[in-house]
Amino acid sequence: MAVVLPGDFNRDRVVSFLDYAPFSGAWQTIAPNYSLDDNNDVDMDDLKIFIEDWLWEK
Ligand SMILES: [Ca+2]
Ligand SMILES: [Ca+2]
Repeated sequence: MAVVLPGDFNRDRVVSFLDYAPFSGAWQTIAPNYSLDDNNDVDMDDLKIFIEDWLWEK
């Protein structure tokens, strides 16, 4: 079963600093690729979702 982690931007199946780097680069901008709550901006709401999956492997 393929499980896609919302915060796993580079698709290596773990949410780590490799994913945080581009995420933080998009911080407080309009970046649909990094908005995890589907409202296109990157802010605290998205960070919360990101942290939930931090270092969680599937
Ligand atoms: Ca990753
Ligand atoms: Ca958002």
